[in-house]
Amino acid sequence: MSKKIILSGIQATGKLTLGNYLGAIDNWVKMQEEYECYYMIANLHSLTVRNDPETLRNNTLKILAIYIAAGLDPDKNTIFIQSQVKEHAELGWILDCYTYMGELSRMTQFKDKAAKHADNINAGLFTYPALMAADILLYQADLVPVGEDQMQHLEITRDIAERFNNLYGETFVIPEGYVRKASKRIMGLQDPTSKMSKSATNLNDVIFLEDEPEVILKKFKRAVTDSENIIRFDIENKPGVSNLMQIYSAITSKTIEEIEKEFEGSGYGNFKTKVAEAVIQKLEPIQIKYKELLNNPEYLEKIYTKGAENARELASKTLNSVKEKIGIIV
Ligand code: ATP
Ligand code: LTN
Repeated sequence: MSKKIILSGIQATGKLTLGNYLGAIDNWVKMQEEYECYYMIANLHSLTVRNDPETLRNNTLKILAIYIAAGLDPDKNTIFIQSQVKEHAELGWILDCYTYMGELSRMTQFKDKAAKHADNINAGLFTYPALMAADILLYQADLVPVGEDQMQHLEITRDIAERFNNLYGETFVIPEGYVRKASKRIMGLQDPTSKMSKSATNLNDVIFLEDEPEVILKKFKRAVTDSENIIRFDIENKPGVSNLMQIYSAITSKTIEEIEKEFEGSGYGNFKTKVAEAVIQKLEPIQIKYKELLNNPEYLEKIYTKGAENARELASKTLNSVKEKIGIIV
């Protein structure tokens, strides 16, 4: 039996965070043996906000380096840059024409980003989910591992695929979203009621994967908690402590009950240090490998060139079948 197909990606906007690692990349690493995996760097999606060109180029390579440093094996997975497989832009346009304004305007990511970038609410920001649907449907992906915030985009992808299949007959596999419970939504350290995000303005809110150990320790020590001084999971009343427990659980694979036991009678100071140490220990080998890879641009180029070639094989097959069905001369 052939393996099930996975596709996922991360935008090339900004530095990657612990949220991206635990919510996405770390899960991908765990899936690479069992599935046929396609992992991309979504640099076309990055254009929906303004970027400095040099920074965008560098970020694209940095994300590629993180993917590999975190344990994605380029021999086992197809790792590629979205823009290098032109089928994405092409199917993206086609799917724009099968996606309704009404459904796009319900997307919370659009509403959030439009509020954040009120001076640049561009058409790409609005049609973003149709391009994401193209990313997924081109590879006939069965499963899409993402953080919880992306599930709404998965739902619209399924709706677009079903709509197309109903009109033209079976064309796309209907993908399922996959969210790992332990790390579905890592919250900010300063504001534990909102998601830890690459584009945060308060740097103490976010652990960046590139942060030095002493910076990581300092950020955890400053993390917002509460005055109860008991390590107990209660998202409603203790969002800060619960978030730290969730991070510790995702890193160590210990259950919340085990963590409550481990820190029974312990104060927040000791707990925060332990969480920081676990994160530092996990990130250290990744950071070392990451620096090595960034010093080897020829190797990175080899990986993404081969990745794009591989990806194109399946992507062009799907795109051609779509074009034939809708009457576009191939
Ligand atoms: P931005 O805040 O700029 O929108 P982001 O940090 O959310 O960026 P994305 O590129 O949108 O990053 O997300 C990449 C992947 O990481 C997605 O699967 C997303 O669900 C996941 N992810 C991002 N932040 C978190 C988080 N705090 N907790 C869990 N998963 C996350
Ligand atoms: N929108 C995603 C990034 C992304 C993606 C994809 C994720 C672009 N294309 C395809 C999964 C599958 C985000 O995390 N902001």
